[in-house]
Amino acid sequence: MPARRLFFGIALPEPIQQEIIRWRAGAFEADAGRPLPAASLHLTLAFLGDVSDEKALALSKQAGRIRQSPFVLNIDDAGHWPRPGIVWLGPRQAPRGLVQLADILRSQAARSGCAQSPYPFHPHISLLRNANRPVAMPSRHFHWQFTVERFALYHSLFEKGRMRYQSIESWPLTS
Ligand code: 3AM
Repeated sequence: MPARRLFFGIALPEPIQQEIIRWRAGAFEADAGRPLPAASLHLTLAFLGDVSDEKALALSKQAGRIRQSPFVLNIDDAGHWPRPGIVWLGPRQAPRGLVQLADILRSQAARSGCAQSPYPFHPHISLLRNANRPVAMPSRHFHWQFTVERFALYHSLFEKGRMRYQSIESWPLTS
């Protein structure tokens, strides 16, 4: 079986996905970028790249041994990265639990030979892609909050001209 493109991430609760896309519809110009579908809204913890089944299994086993408590995530910040063309939402202050979880997954991935970005972890939920031109950003009068109780391994598939993210396995955060 060929290698699959994988990443670890956090899913947003469905009601929050829906609220965000309703808000997004009025918050940006129609030509600001290509909106991600509600079900694709996620926060990436560690990007793994193309991974063989054998390596994916080893990484899953390590992920399953992580012991960490749930944490509260506030989504109260937004930004635009023109070069990769991403408009995103995220926390103004990343919770310690989130940073710890990403650090562990990123170092386990690096030890397994998955090249990791040299840039520091910047937690974000991509909202629009192909946003390479200046974007009029909405005022930050929004705030969503939820408790992160699980994280998951995702398969990133390119289907019918779009990316789709399929959860392969997920693990609870338990103290
Ligand atoms: O949706 P976000 O922005 O969280 O941009 C890709 C997406 O991030 C990112 O991994 C997530 C799932 O595809 N990604 C893709 N290629 C990447 C790379 N070479 C990458 N992140 C780091 N390095």
